Amino acid sequence: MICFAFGTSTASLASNAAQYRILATAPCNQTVIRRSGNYKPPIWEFNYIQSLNSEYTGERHITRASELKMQVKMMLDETMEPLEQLELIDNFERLGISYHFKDEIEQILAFINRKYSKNNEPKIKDLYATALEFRLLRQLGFNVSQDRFDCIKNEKGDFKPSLCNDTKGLLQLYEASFLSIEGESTLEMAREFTIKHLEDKSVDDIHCDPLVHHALEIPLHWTIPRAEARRFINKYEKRPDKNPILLQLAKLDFNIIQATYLEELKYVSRWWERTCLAKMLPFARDRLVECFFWNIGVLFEPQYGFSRIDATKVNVFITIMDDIYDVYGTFEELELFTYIIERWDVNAIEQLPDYMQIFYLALNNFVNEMAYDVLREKGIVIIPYLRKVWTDLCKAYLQEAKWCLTGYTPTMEEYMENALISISAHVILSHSFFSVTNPIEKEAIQCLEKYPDIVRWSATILRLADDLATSSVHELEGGDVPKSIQWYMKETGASEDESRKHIRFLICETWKKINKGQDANCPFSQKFIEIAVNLARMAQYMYQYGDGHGIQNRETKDRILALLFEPIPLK
Ligand code: LA6
Ligand code: MN
Ligand code: MN
Ligand code: MN
Ligand code: MN
Repeated sequence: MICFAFGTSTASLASNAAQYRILATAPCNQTVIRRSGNYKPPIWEFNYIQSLNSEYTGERHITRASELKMQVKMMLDETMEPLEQLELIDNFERLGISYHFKDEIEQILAFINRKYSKNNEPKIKDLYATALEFRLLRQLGFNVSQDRFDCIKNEKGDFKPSLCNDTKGLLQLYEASFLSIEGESTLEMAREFTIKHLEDKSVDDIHCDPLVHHALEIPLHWTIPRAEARRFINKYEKRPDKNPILLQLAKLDFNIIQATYLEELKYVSRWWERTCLAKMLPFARDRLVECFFWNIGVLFEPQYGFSRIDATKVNVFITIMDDIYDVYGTFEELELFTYIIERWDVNAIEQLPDYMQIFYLALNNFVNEMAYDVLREKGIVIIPYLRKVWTDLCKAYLQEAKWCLTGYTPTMEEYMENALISISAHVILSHSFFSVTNPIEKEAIQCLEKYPDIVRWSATILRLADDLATSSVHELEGGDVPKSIQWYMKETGASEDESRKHIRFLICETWKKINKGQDANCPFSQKFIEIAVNLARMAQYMYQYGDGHGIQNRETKDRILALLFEPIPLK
């Protein structure tokens, strides 16, 4: 029987510091039976990671890439026809090299947008061009109306039936429809219309473009940039109209970035090994590579290595802490741990069991080190903010543990309110905010503290995608609290299938909020917004085929190999 010697509630515990000593020293006569997560050991061991080397480090490749970049820039300057310009930009983005040409791309799109607004009268363009232009403009934050698609509707307001034969156009319209915001009925209609006709095609026609299958599985707007780059480079290479310079640059750039990832991974893996946390807390998931992998989805550009390293440590701490609360800790240990974290009382750690002592001190060291770096580089004290986000996470975890223990059934709202904190997006994004923002403005911090919309939406998608993938009967047998799928079933009487469908619908609705853009009062940088959005994308990527983070499924392993470990052959 599990030792729950104290039925003390957190509230009364927190209000009475004396009790905290009693609690910590009280004997527990029952045998403590701890659960196990039954997690497999890591796929990639320390020695393997340290043995990895890429041939794409060093001057030779960098010089070659710079030459290619110059040639590609010229290509961009020389392309004059708007549709060609749009297609070139689309290729840059999909090939993963648009970050080299940000200013040029923005200028071209601004020009195209101005020309459109001046002409007023929408020229009847074909579906493909209209949708491509719409998507690229919106992606970059230009204010474009869904009315641009009125020209492809008939008098009744339906899409013209003749469009069904235009697969290329349908595919573009499908991709464009994922940039919709709430209430845009034309885009809503476009999504239904295109899905229906593309699905019909992919079922009926064995020669149907494989692009259609892929797009139906996951739209471009929901895809992390590195995954699209790896996939699209392969596709592009097979195209008869490919541009060899562009292709060469894309491959070389991919491999060079990958080589910098490897160095970062080796560095953070040495840190991980030194902490000995994997040995001291063997019940927890040892997922260093996966934790690193999240960050190449969230922030892929080479110059953000330090952010990726810190963010990897954050993910590692979250993953272990989640297992402490979900799997291993007894309720009274968890209460005490939460209490000590809340006060950030390093002096008190002696009262914790050994495994919590070592964990707490590792976390404390990390928080101090990160705060030190930020103080040195940016002259701002962030310790209180970092401690606060970890405390909030622990409290949310404890709430779930308490629900588990008492068998209390919260409503769907109660569950979600807490689950949006316990999914840890706020912890992840707060650390990212401090590492990528410079200078750090007080107003932005104040906004971040209030759990702004963009964090909330990112958290919503992370939570729902995680629930879809990690709340099978198996996981719940481990004793975890019921997740959104189960709440919805319970509250509405829906079947599990219907419930999952509803959760997927909620994810789509959340994307519409993300697409609307950030609250004007929140002075966050574009980079930070991008990170929050990419976290949502990465969640859908990691959980697309089940629990890619904790359970080592084949698909995720292959993805890690392709994006992290295997360079693209140049010839
Ligand atoms: C998922 O575990 C997990 F480890 C997370 C903390 C989510 C995302 C985290 C990153 C990026 P699980 P729970 C490290 O599904 O218990 O067990 O909240 O989380 O459902
Ligand atoms: Mn868990
Ligand atoms: Mn949990
Ligand atoms: Mn989960
Ligand atoms: Mn639990």
